[in-house]
Amino acid sequence: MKFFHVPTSPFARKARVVAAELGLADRLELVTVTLRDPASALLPFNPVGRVPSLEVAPGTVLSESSLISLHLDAEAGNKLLPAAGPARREALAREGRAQGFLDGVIAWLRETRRPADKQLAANLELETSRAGRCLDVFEREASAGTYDGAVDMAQVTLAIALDFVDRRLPGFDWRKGHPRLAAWFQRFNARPSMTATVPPA
Ligand SMILES: N[C@@H](CCC(=O)N[C@@H](CS)C(=O)NCC(=O)O)C(=O)O
Repeated sequence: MKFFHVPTSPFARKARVVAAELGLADRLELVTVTLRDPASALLPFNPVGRVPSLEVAPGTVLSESSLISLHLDAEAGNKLLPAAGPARREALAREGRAQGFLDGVIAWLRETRRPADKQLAANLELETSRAGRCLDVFEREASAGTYDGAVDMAQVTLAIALDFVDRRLPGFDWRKGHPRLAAWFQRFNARPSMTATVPPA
């Protein structure tokens, strides 16, 4: 399956980690593409022009890291999410929170990259508040043992997001006040799926 990506994209990395955790990494034919480029090799396959994109059949290309991850999980027999019932609902809720946290820290990073006189304090406040609220919930879940069981999709997304913060927002000391989450992340970040997909500096 053609997997369109850029090595620095946390969303693409998330799908690659999911594939690795499912034992499907060898099925992904990695195609590195340019973004925001009218000549990008991705555009004939996906007009959205975002990565990750996964060609699952000739002419059928999936967008969105969570949908790609759900597809891969279904292919592998629902190993990263329960197939149905309340456990699936809860797992999807956690996945949505982790993805929302990742979206938020990316919005935060974008704001910090604007010229200092153009940065909107309201946007920075919005994103720091969002991140703080999410981290407090993740800490409670880590303390309650929510992440101690088998690896699931939400754990992958959360680990990718925390690693992204470490790399791109190093001034944000998210570990402060979140010791159980930090301990969980340290363990998760050592998994082969994570070490095999470390983005370039
Ligand atoms: N919600 C999407 C976000 C994907 C996304 O924004 N990817 C970025 C790279 S990190 C991208 O392709 N940007 C190019 C663009 O927006 O044109 C997902 O979860 O896959």
